[in-house]
Amino acid sequence: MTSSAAEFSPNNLDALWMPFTANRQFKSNPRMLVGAKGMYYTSHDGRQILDGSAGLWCVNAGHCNDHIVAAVQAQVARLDYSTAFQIGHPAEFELAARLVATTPGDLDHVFFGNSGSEAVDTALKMAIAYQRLKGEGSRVRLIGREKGYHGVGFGGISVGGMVNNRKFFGPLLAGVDHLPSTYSHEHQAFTRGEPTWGLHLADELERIVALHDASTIAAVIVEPVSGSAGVLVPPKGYLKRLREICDKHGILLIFDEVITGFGRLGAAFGADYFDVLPDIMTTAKGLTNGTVPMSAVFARKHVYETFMDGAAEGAIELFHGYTYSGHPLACAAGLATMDVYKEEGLFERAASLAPYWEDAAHSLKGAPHVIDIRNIGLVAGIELEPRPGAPGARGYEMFTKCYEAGLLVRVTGDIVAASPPLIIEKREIDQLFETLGRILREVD
Ligand code: PXG
Repeated sequence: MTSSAAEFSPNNLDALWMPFTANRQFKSNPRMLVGAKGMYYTSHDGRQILDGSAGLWCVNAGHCNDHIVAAVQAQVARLDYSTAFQIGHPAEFELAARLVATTPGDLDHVFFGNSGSEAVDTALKMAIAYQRLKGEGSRVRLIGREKGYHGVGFGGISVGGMVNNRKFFGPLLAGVDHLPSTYSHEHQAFTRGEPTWGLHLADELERIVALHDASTIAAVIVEPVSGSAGVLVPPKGYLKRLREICDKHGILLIFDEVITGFGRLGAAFGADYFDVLPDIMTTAKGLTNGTVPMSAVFARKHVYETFMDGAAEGAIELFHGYTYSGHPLACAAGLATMDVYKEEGLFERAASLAPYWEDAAHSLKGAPHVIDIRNIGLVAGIELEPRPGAPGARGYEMFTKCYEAGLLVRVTGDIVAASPPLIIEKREIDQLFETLGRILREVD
């Protein structure tokens, strides 16, 4: 027996290497969630914590929804796992058909993975392979955007634009370029909804095309609204302009809707909200209400058919997939989640609450430290002035103090992001922003 086995202790926090977490800091003062229902988490010390971040932007229908729980329980007892390749199971076809009935335009085909990062990798690979099958094998470049977040795979961090997620990991994918971020504090601070300044930043794509030549570019990928970077809402007309430029040059447009998908903006997808149809759309998170990991990449008819027509009879059309693509538990969770979204009218609910949410968020204008407030749908970003020489410190203190006060929000740097489950009530919206206001006055 090794000494470490002999020393096993269930309360030892040391073994787990936590993701995107200051491990040593956390372990010196841990926070644990032990239960959840509806809008609230229960903490290890028995407190009710209002979920102001829908878990991590994913629990759109609220926690431990009875219908979703029952569906997953029934599925695990019926068919726990089915091999993903060359054999199917009914729930994955049912979920696929159900999903493409909700997607806009002819985004009629769906490929399953397990995380947003995998969805992004899948979409980027699809785009490059598509161009090759079209006889455009020189189109291999990918264009992302500064401050973009597309998960943590090498593809996603290459097209992404968050420096800490990139700088430790070497040269990344070759042949990637970036659009400028659409955010300008000077021109956009305290805008409600879509900023009117910044449409011209879409034209930077023309500059990138002129630099590299269209014949080298496979695809452009953007989040319709940047989430992780701190809720950056696109300027009016920006996404439409990107679509036009992509069309003009034969470039595929990919929307990463891992956050904006499934009702967050008060429409099914960002593509609906902004009325712009991408060629490929990545989703995850709200797809299963966060219950079981799953992601879905939607492809338009012309993309799917290019693959089907491009391979010989009997040949595999796309050499890509995951052991857990279309996992039965995830499909059961996805189907039940779609039931709940529809029966409870949650996307419409988000749309009807959005004006109230906007007013509540902007009521924090003038509170200490607040230098910008941004919002769209049921998302708000509240940007704080960083402490001199200590960027992120004030944001982190906000996060921990809010948690102690019974509110979970997400903080990136000095930006507080709120994105609650879509079942939130007006009094809980009040509670959320009143707590933020109170803690803002407490924080140095
Ligand atoms: N694309 C987008 C747009 C995302 O927001 C991913 C891809 C990756 O998904 P996975 O499932 O691989 O994590 C995301 C994930 C934050 C935060 O700070 C946001 C995400 C993940 C972790 C933290 O807001 N979004």
